[in-house]
Amino acid sequence: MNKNLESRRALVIGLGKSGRAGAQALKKLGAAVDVYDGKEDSEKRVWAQELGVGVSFGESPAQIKGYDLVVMSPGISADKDFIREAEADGAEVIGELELAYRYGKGNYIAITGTNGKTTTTALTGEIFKAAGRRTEVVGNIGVAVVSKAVDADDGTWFITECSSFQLETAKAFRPVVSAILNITPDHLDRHKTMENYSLAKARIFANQLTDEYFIYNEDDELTKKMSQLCKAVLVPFSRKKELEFGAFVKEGEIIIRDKNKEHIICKVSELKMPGIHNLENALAAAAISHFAGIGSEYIRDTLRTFAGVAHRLEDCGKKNGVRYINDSKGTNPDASVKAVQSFENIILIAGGYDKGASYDEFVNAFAGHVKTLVLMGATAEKIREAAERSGFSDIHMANNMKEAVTTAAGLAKSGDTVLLSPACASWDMYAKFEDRGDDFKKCVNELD
Ligand code: UMA
Repeated sequence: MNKNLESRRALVIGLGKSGRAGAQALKKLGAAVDVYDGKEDSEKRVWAQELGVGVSFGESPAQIKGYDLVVMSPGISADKDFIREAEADGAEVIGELELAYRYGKGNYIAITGTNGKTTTTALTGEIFKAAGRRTEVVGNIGVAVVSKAVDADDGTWFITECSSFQLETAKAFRPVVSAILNITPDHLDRHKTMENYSLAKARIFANQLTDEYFIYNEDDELTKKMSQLCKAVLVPFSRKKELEFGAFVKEGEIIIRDKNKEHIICKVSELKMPGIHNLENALAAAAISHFAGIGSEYIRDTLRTFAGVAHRLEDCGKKNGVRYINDSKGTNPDASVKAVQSFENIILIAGGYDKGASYDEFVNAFAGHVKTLVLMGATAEKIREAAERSGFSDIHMANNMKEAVTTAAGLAKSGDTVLLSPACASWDMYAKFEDRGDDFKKCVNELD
């Protein structure tokens, strides 16, 4: 592939992490670059001027014709009239992940799934580092892939968390090992149907060859069904049953069974991360690492020490005998169901941006776990209706995080857990879930 973009014109859509890294990479590759963002602000204008690229803001880019390449940021749907116009004019439309793959170097491990992908990506990254591989942990986890790929070499391993948004605009992207952890409803406001959402996820293995590996969750029906579309070597993992080939739990031990050998990794009780969902993440990370050629000793050592990632069931300490847990990364109902199932006597803070999800299953998981609900954000009313329909009545409303935390703290008794697990994205009140989690921690710290 021609890795030089001299005399080519490129337009970057969005000036967040992805867009900025994309514009910098394109510039470095010699392209003439313009950037566009829907939301005007002077900081973005100055940033573009300093990079020496054209910039426009508003409903649509100032210019849409004459480009060879349009690079989308993941948060922006390619289903826009101006993108169609650019395509009709001959531009190729790709995402930032594809840009990194095409014009960078290195080997890709790609991990997707509705939930657990950040933890699995971080854990896999730690295993690769422990084994001495040159490793970059990138993607949806918060580091634009292209920001590392253009300067990488052939020995670099990109442990890449891939969202459905990033995979939607992937074309030639071909990881050595891919993984789908699970698929449950999410981002339906953007993808419209579960079929579209699943098909976006399936792009992770679309180009894989027969000597490459696809790791999937044998216990998740949809993921298992999707494996039938894949040409790579199928490697299932299961926490429920013993497998002839793949990663599974037997008599309390994590085992990887390869073609001619069985590898005992460690005891389930030795895992540092709590919860059955983290056992699935551990099985996936172990399988990914094993089939990427990493020795069991590195997998074992890392599983025994890895404590998890920030904003995912993050323990924020105790106050007056009440435990505070930050699960701001619970950005969809399924993720928050798993969080709720990890504790008892919970005062739950939930609600946020409306992605069009149903909250019935979420509130049905409350029994035996949640005793009080504090709601905030755009979906507060929708969740309240679902909770009341299910017969749950101890519900309080809050206008912001400070009010939510103070209300929850006032209601909690010693031994209770105040859990922030919103079941929604943060975008109604915050730019990103990290900001929401940080705000929660700040409000907890400010409690008497
Ligand atoms: N913008 C527009 N038009 C729009 C929407 C946004 O112009 O219709 C502009 C905004 O004004 C802003 C920019 O686009 O300036 C933001 O772009 P972006 O939303 O693609 O965000 P980035 O900062 O580039 O971050 C993205 C991912 N964000 C999303 O997919 C929404 C980050 O994932 C990722 O960490 C980062 O790239 C690096 O790869 C975050 C996320 O929320 C964590 N992901 C979703 C999730 O996990 O559920 C998918």
